[in-house]
Parts: sequence; C-alpha cells; structure tokens
Amino acid sequence: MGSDEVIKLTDDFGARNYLPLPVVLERGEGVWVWDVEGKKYMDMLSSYSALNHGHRHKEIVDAAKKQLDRLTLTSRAFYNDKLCEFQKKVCELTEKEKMLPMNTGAEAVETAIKAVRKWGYLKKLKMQNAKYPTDSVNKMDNAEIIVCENNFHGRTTTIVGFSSEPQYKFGFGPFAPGFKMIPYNDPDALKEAITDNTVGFLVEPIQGEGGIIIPDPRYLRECKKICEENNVLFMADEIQTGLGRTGRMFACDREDVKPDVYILGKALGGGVYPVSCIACDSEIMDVFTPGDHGSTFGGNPLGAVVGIASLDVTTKYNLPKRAEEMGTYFMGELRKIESDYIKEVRGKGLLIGVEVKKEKGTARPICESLAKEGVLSKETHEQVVRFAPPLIIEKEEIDWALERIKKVFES
Ligand code: IF1
Repeated sequence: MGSDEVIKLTDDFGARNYLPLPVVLERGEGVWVWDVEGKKYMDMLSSYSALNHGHRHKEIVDAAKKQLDRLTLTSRAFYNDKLCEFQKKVCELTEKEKMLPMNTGAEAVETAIKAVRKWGYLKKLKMQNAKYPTDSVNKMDNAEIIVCENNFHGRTTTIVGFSSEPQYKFGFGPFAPGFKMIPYNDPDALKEAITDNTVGFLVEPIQGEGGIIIPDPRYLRECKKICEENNVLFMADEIQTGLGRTGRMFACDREDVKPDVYILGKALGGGVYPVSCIACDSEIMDVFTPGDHGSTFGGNPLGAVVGIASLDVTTKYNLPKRAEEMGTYFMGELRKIESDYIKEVRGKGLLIGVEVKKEKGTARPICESLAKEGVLSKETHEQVVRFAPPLIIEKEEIDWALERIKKVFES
C-alpha cells in the first residue's frame, strides 16, 4: 500500500488522538528510517527518546530473538530466570537496593506515586501501626505530592489530573486529589509548598514536553536538600532524560543528585519493547507487600532480556559520553545558523530544542519542511523544534542533518 492509502485507512479505523506528519514508515536501521515509497529519513525524534540505541540495535534485537525462542511471559504468579538479572543491573546502575518492573512510563510514575504515598502513611504521617484490612483505608487520604507547572509525566487520569496543560485534562475529570503544583526552577516555591502532609516531590530534571526547559544549575541539588530537611521523597522522572540522553547516565548526575526514587522507561526497552521501572531503597520499596500492586506484563522475561541488553549497550558504547560530545557539536553548529526564525538553541547532550520566534509562526511548518528534506523531528509546545537523535549518531550523520536543517531555517 502507498502512503496515501495507509494514511486514509489509519484515519478511517483509528482514533484521532494524534496528528502525525504525513510520513508512513516501514523500515528502520540505526538513525535511518524508510517510508513505504522507499524515501529515506533521519530519525531525529527517536520516539521521544525511546530509541537511544537507534532502530533495531543488533545486540538488543539478537537478545530479544533468542528469548522469543525460549520464554516470553509467565506473569508474576511464578518466577522467571531473567528478571533477577535485570533487577540487579538496574540496582547497580542507580545504586538503589530494589527495583519494581512495569511496562510504560505512566505505569512507572503511578507506581512511584503509590510507593511514596504508602511510605508516607506508614513511615511519616504517624500511621505506623495502621494494619490492613482492620484500619480503614479511607483514613489514609491526606498525603500530598508536589509537582511542577508544565510537567509531563504521562497520560493516565491521575497523572493528567496534575498537568498544567488544559488539553490533557479537558473532558477527563474528576481527578485524583493530593497533588500541589509549583513553578518549575524555583526552590523557594518548593520550600513554601511543603506541609506536614507532603510525602513527595515529583520532578523532571529537564522538562521535555514543557519545551526542553533546563533549570538553573543547582536547582535539583537545592530541591533535594529541601526534601531531605523536610523528610519529603525526591522522585526523579528520568523516563525521557535518563539512560544517557542528556550527556550523563541520568540527568540528575549533572548536579550529583541521588533521587530517593528513580522513575525509568522509554530507552530502558531498547526501542524494541515497553519496559519501565522504579528504583529506590528498601525503606521505601518494602511498603509493597504481596498483592498490593502489580501488572500482567511487568517483569516478563522478554522485557527483562531487552532491558538487560539496553543497559549493556548503553554502558558498552558509553552512550552518555557520546551524547555529551555529539550534543555539544550539534548545538554548536545549530547556533551558527543565520536565521531570523531562531529565538534560541538550548539543550543538554542530545536533548535539544530550537525555539522559533512567535512572530514567525509555530514550529510545526518547520517540522513539515524538515520532513520533506528527510529529517524527522517533532514540535514540542508549539514553538520548539525538538532534535533528539539516537545516541549512536555519528558526526557525519549530524553533518548530513545540519545541511538540511540549515537549508530549511535559512530559506
Ligand atoms: C505521547 C510528550 C514527550 C515522558 C516523561 C513520563 C512519560 C513520558 C518525562 C510517560 C512520555 C511521551 C508520551 C508521548 C509523547 C512523549 C512526550 F510529548 F507527550 F510529552 F516525550 F515529551 N515521563 N512522553 O516524556 O511515558 O507512558 O508514554 O511510556 O503521549 O504522545 P509513557
């Protein structure tokens, strides 16, 4: 089928919850993808940072293929022989004592919310002796979690309930209580918002969907200190910024901040399979007792093998360092482009945003022109063109993209 027919069929039988660029992809390899007419594109979105390893990384695909011929799913009613190795790897990487495997990022965020709330009730809000099922669950309804304006943590109704983006909320209420919103990049706002009922602070080290918003240096460190002083858990959503994207293994590493709870996803699945998790010490994770929480696919052996391979490839090829080096080069070259469309080029590692001046319109037409030139990107928050190529990208490939990006921005 040609692109037009695929697009029509997709629109005829599918929900209209996206407005994709008119590009119909059928094959991917490394940083490259091909459409059904055989046109070649460079993928500079990486599925919003889930493709840090590029399309179909051989070592990840080979690991998955081998496991597909052995065992794919057992549920957690039984053990499997791969999850333990994946758990150990994540704990070593995050220097945390325990991890809990889930599938999508939103599920990991929801898991972190449940862990931190229950930790709050049992270990902070004076309900140490609360016993299930004798104690009324309804008494446990005062835990508060602080979130930031312009956050993006996923699409479940609990999560969109604390979004500041009206469209993500419109028509989906009523929303879960117990969340308080503060401005991003303002440690004093955090200090003022904390009450005796505050159990957690949920934050993206860099706001992706918010438009690649990079907080001041020391922001994360100051917030971590405020959390420690108030016995509030620091929950880092590293689903998009983690695993090398921003030039360090975790974006929190830039400020030597060790979150109380890591929330991971996207690239953890190697661009092959949905894998997410939270990682934290036993003092928090042990609030979960058998039957408290779970999921059909969380911790399945196929996902575990893909997760292991994803982490092995990330460390073996030192993808964080590559992101730092290639990102510095890429941003340096982007900043040399002479164009009265460009308001600012910002980013960390290979999470880069080019902000288009409002008076010149939105970023969408730029993304459409870039796609015609063979560069796939995506606007974020109207005005920003996001460039987030796979971390395996070579300098020559960046130069290939720069030629076309220059042509679009200079024309
Ligand atoms: C869409 C945005 C990016 C995330 C962070 C949790 C999640 C995401 C920091 C949830 C997911 C995705 C969702 C996808 C587009 C993309 C996105 F534009 F929506 F906001 F990357 F910036 N925390 N982000 O970025 O993970 O449940 O999706 O696995 O919803 O269209 P998920």
